[in-house]
Amino acid sequence: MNKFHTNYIITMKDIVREGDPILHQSTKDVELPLSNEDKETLICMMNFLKNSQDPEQAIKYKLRAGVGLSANQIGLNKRMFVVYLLDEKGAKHEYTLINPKIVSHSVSMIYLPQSEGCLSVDRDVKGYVPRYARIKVKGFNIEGEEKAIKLSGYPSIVVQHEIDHLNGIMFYDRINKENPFTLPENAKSLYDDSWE
Ligand code: LHY
Ligand code: NI
Repeated sequence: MNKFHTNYIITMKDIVREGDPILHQSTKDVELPLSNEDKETLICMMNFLKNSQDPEQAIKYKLRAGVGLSANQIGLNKRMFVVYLLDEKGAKHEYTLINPKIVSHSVSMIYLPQSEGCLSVDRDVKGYVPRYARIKVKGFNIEGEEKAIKLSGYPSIVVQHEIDHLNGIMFYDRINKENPFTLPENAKSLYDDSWE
């Protein structure tokens, strides 16, 4: 049994940092229906994101604000992640996704002009990470029900970042090595509305 029970509070010391092999390998499918242990772990992970975005809790537990977290970032070789964020329009996106798969995506791409960050990376990495502007993701929720979700813009970027983690890919693996600010010609800034 792992230590991530419902009332365990995940802090930065639980977050695995780059260089640890678990972040650089593909994770294993989670068995369904979900075990109680996996359910509790996911609740714990979601609580971490919520705490990290709550100024009081973030100070109390010294948390870096996060909008997404994958199971391998807390050292578990499992194909599951959580996302909690408000999008550009203020709509809430709260997802717990198990064995997720991108089933279709746009041709057009977007990127975060301020560069991406990662809770497992303690340095500033500059450069653009091209992502699909729109994706359709299939996966299972915490109840074990199959769901399909369509995302665009910021939530789409974050979900692609997390699915990459499950495949052992770090955001900087997608930055152009010669010139970090090189982009495919079909890539637009997230804040340029012409990709919509
Ligand atoms: N979390 C990042 C965070 O700051 C996710 C993220 C994704 C940030 C894309 C910016 C752009 O919440 C993680 O590193 N989770 O893996
Ligand atoms: Ni990350």
